[in-house]
Amino acid sequence: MLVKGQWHGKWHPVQQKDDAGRFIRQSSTFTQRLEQGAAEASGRFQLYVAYICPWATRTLIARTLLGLDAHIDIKVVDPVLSDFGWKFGQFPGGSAVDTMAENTMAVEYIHQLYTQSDREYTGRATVPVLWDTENNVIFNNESSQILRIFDEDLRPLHQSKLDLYPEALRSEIDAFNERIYHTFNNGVYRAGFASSQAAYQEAFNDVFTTLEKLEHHFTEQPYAVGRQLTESDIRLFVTLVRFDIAYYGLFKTNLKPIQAYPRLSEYLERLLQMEAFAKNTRVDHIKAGYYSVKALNPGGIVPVGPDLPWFRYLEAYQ
Ligand SMILES: N[C@@H](CCC(=O)N[C@@H](CS)C(=O)NCC(=O)O)C(=O)O
Repeated sequence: MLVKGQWHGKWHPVQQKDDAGRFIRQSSTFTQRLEQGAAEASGRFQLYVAYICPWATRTLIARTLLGLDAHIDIKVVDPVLSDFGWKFGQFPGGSAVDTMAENTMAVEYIHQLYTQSDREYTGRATVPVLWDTENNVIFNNESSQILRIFDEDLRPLHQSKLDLYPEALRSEIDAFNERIYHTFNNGVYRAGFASSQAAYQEAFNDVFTTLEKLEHHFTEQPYAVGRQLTESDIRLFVTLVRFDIAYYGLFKTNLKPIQAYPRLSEYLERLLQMEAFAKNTRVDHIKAGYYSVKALNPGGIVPVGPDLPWFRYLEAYQ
């Protein structure tokens, strides 16, 4: 992480913990929104992502769903965190070292974007990063806000009629997001990075109580909220799709895989039939990235399985 703009090499995935060993995630610091100028924003922003990362994948899916691919370029880092954090490298599907034509800055590491934006930055250099090429600064590094920037602020550029955060459903969407964030999206991390048995148990219970409720929810409804696709589906999907291939083993959330939940499996497959969900799911990046976390898997061995029925939806894109 960075401390007053200097890289401190002792990277540790356990971000912060409380006295009972519970994992605490850092909150994001660059949080601009676009108030005007959306029509001229084509090409202004660049999105830095890692396919391993569920938060970054939220933004990738929204970008494709809304038809913004032609307006916002992406830069994909290697899935394996280096000693200097996220890095551009050789992994298939990743981007080469990024030369920013504007300021001739060669970006090899994501932390360079942070110090370029704030010379004194202290914190972790996380993805996603929405980079403003006009002002050469990080515009926003909080995925939930980047989703809203794409959906609301950049509406004039959309090549789709979708509205991921419709007025009439906003309170329901907010409530759904809130329900699954702590117990599921971050719940799996709380289980994986718990440093006490009690903290792990608490997170484990949250994860599986939530999955049972969701299984019931999808016996009655096709989507997370209402009868249409919304940002809540994106937020649920990114964790569901990583569950059997990474969290079940590495994070020890192993009561049952998603495959053992028939309605959730159907839901997952329903979403994966859409290009935006399939194209932005890279199983090779997800496995290589999670299983490279030394604190959880010191030998670095990446499991070969599982072989899942929904892999067939990804074939066209890998
Ligand atoms: N609040 C951020 C969280 C992003 C985040 O935690 N990203 C992880 C990857 S999944 C990261 O970049 N971690 C690097 C680090 O912690 O040093 C968001 O949702 O955008």
